[in-house]
Amino acid sequence: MKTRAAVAVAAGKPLEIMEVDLAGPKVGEVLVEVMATGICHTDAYTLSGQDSEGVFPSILGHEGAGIVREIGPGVTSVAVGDHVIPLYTPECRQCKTCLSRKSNLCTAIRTTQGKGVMPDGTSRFSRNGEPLFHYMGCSTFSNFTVLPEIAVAKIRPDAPFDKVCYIGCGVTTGIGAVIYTAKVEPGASVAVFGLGGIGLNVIQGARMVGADRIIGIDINPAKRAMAEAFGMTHFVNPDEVGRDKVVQAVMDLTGGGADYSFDCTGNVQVMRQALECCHRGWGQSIIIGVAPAGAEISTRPFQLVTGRVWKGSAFGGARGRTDVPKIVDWYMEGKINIDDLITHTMPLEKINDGFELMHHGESIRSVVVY
Ligand code: NAD
Ligand code: AHE
Ligand code: ZN
Repeated sequence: MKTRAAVAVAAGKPLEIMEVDLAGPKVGEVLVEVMATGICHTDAYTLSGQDSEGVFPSILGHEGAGIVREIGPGVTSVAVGDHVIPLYTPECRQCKTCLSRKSNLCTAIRTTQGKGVMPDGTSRFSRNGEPLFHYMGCSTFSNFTVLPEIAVAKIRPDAPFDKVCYIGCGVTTGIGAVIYTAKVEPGASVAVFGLGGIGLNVIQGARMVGADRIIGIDINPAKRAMAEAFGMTHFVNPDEVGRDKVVQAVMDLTGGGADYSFDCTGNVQVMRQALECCHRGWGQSIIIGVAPAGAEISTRPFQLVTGRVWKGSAFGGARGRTDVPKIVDWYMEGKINIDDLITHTMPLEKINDGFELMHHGESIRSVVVY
């Protein structure tokens, strides 16, 4: 079939809207009509050429919601007409990791996913007979896409696509990092570095679990108002206190250090600040931000010897097929706010505007509606 898509033709170039060819689902795969997709900073990161797994030409996008239109042979867990959210972190429930219950990082298809192809090693997308690569196993910047059935979460049919698409990455990543990875407890102090599409969801997760102090740190003062509306109790602007004084500022606000901190910037210097502002003896720092290829983190080992813990979190530690439908329910029941974080919507033809808004710090989430 033919489908409309925004194609990443090369690193650093704007996406190009074009009609591409899409082959039908093979064994264990489903064809999904994507109804809406968010634009995450990770899409911009890969498009910039900084992703060591970035391949071109490809169809980016990993924060979508849509409807199953066709199922391949052997598919049993979803049916035509089901509403789904694509999962860049699938849940096969059979691999060593899924069975361990210790991590959400299902390994069933990770190798081929990172190479931009389906589990059989080929792409379903092509143009003029030349293959186009998939992205994070999702490629939601295409109106139709093909995914393995283990990489879709079936959701309730009354949830609006243009809102719950954000649960496909940002909402789950931020809230999940708080509840599944860090397991923040009521009364805790939390420091959130980077108040964008992820950081604001960390803040709403921290408020949800009853954190006491929620400190937001961002170099863009325009993020303050939205963060306060989502539960931030104190704001630190590194350019006001001095970039080398951010750690002290958080220490002062928390009486010796945060119980938990989260990096939502992808900047390795910020990751160090996030670790070092944690409380001696028990503070945990969770890295969410994705750093450029080749970047490394550093700190004095003494920071860890004295009890601080450095952790990472992918997709908020959520098990997609199990947890995503529940998070959709939380949204539908009014327990979490997604609407106010979606600051812009646009048709596919305007998708590059969404990237521009993000780069200029003018949006929280832009959503493309097909
Ligand atoms: P975003 O662009 O919406 O937000 C980033 C925020 O960080 C902005 O508000 C920006 O002003 C702020 N910032 C930049 N430099 C800063 C600094 N030095 N100090 C303080 N604040 C600073 O991006 P996003 O969509 O929220 O994504 C944030 C990061 O999370 C990205 O690196 C993205 O790739 C990553 N991410 C990771 C996962 C995961 O599963 N681990 C999932 C989604 C996104
Ligand atoms: N390709 C990158 C890795 C990027 C990365 O860490 N991705 C996150 C999700 S970001 C969503 O916006 C993730 O899930 N990581 C776990 C995994 O298995 O990729 C690189 O650096 O090579
Ligand atoms: Zn993302």
